[in-house]
Amino acid sequence: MTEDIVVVPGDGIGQEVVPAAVEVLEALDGVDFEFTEYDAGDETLAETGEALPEETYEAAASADATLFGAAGESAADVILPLREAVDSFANVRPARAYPGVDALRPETDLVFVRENTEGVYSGIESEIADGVTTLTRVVTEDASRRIAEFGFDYAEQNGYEDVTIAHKANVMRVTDGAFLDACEAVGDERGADYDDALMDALAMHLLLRPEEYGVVIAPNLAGDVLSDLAAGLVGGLGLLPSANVGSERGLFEPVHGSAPDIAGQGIANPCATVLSAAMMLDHLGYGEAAADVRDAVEGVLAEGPHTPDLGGDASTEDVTAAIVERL
Ligand code: GGG
Repeated sequence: MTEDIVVVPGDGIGQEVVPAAVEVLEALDGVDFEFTEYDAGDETLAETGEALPEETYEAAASADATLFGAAGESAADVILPLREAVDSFANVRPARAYPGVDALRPETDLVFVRENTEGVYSGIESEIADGVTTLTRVVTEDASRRIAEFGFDYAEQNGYEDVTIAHKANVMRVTDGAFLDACEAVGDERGADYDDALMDALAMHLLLRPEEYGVVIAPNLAGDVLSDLAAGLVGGLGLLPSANVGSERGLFEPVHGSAPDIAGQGIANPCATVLSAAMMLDHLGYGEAAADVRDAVEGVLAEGPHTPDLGGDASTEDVTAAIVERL
């Protein structure tokens, strides 16, 4: 069977790390891919007047899976509709420390299960008067229950004992109150062990004692921010993959953005995107190939070569070749 994969490198280092992940996928035996590349992002906007052309949206909406790189200034017009195109509601972001990588907190093994469809990323923003802007934050019981079910299932299926619900219900009483109530109801119905934490305090606790946490179920913005914090615990954004899932299709992307400061230099760390491709393999049912890719990345992280973000002087190409070599 041929897997039809839409490839959207996007902006900046997306143009470097996505081809690296495709090279790794092409090196796998026993999985047949057909990759088709589509445009999106700042450059596409400048050239065509649209950050996400209709054909890219439609391709993602009908492909088996989409591998995405990064978006720059046009992120809201690219990533949010792409996540909608694949009908995803959960953004799963594992953050774990790897042997061989200098991590601030080597004991970190966290997975953020981020609600992907509403919260402050619902896109309802306006300037209501000169100098006065507003944002409508949408939180529904259905979407909150759905992400909680997903998070508790994920913890159970992947052997995580600690589940934490992140919120700020003491201030956003109605919206985060609804999120917390819905998540707690799901936990209680299941008789699950869980905790909840105010997201600001949680940021500090994750920094000081990450080993006390496992799966963190979070509203959209909190999940985005806390997972970047966790990247700092394990060696940086070059190591964090993500999967936008929940329905049959999926969108897989590194957590990092377009990194304009290093774009075009050939030194971007491809590991986050290669690990995102491994999450894609899992989603498509190729568990063994996914494990092989993860092992290869772990081997390279343990023994090098490393890109400059991890203290090395290797290029994106060197690291990709080393990963392929191990497959
Ligand atoms: N690869 C993901 C990317 O481009 N991230 C930049 C960004 O702004 N992300 C916002 C989000 O993940 O919701």
